[in-house]
Amino acid sequence: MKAFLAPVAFAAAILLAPPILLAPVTAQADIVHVGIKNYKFTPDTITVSAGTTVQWINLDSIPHTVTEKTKAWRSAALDTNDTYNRTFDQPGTYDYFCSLHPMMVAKVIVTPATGAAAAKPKK
Ligand SMILES: [Cu+2]
Repeated sequence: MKAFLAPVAFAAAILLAPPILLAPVTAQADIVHVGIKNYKFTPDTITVSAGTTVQWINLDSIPHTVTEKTKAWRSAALDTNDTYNRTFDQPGTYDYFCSLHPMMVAKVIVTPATGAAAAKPKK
């Protein structure tokens, strides 16, 4: 009897498989971009999985920085089109601001790496 059920289970596995197989494609964002424009971090809140690199780019004509709330890490002053990259390996919420314009606040929320992302080899 089990021999007859096996193909059914196999077919069910195939039907359930596509979302799993597609996961690496939808979770491909190894680098997430945040623009700095008009004195705003855009988007001001991003959620990424652990291991993701966030790249900020200053699109304003005046300098800005990316500074962690407690100044645990910070960029240099970014001139127009300068970028700052930071890889977030630890889950958590990271509030940051621009040290030149402290009203510019934003955050990065880092979630634990998913199976697909965690299995992905580092570049
Ligand atoms: Cu600024």
